[in-house]
Amino acid sequence: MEEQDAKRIAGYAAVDEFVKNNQVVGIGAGSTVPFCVERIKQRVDEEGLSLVCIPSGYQAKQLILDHGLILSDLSQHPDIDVAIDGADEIDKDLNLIKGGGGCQLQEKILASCAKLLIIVADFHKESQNLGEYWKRGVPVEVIPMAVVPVMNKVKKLGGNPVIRFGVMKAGPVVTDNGNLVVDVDFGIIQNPNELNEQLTRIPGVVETGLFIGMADKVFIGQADGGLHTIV
Ligand code: DER
Repeated sequence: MEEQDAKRIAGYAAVDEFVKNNQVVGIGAGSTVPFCVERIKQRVDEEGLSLVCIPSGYQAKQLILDHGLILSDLSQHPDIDVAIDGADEIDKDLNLIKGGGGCQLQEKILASCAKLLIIVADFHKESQNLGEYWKRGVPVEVIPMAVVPVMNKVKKLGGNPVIRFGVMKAGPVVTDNGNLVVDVDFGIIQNPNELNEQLTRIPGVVETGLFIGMADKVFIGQADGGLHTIV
């Protein structure tokens, strides 16, 4: 129960500090973000907030609709006031590993359109260096026809790439964009910026789950019910 409470604490605190009337709000993916959407709905009902929400993918879109919030998109609202999202791991410099849910491309697009990127997480996610906690590798979104040459090039960078396969689905996970996800274990990542540059230069790589210098503030719910924030 500790983890769920920590997620709720982080999500509620982030929404209370950053979500305001007449905003365009980007909604990320994962199991922490639902607490943010829950709190947004409460505040819309209690305070009469008027705002529109831009989803990072299927899960976020469904969350927005299920909570009766106003759904929009980047075509209508290309400038986002605040994007709120989760993270699989956060390092001492607020660099992130994201993409545990396979939405890294849309999430990074939302983040790039937002004045502020606010991250919400539970106490497991805070590390000195990426790779200390998150052992499932850096998610890399890859054009399907390029997956083998990309994996070969990633191995030359010292990574151990594995194509992400679905659960209850025969075959690989296919992203909302029709691409595959290759999870690459690089061990402890001392220079995530350099690694991200190297990965994104590989033809066939669409996007990585390395969010470098993008987070403006991180809310981390603690096991003891407390809250830790980092800017
Ligand atoms: O897939 C993603 O990028 C999610 O935001 C993920 O990083 C966080 O998932 P969680 O909130 O379930 O830990």
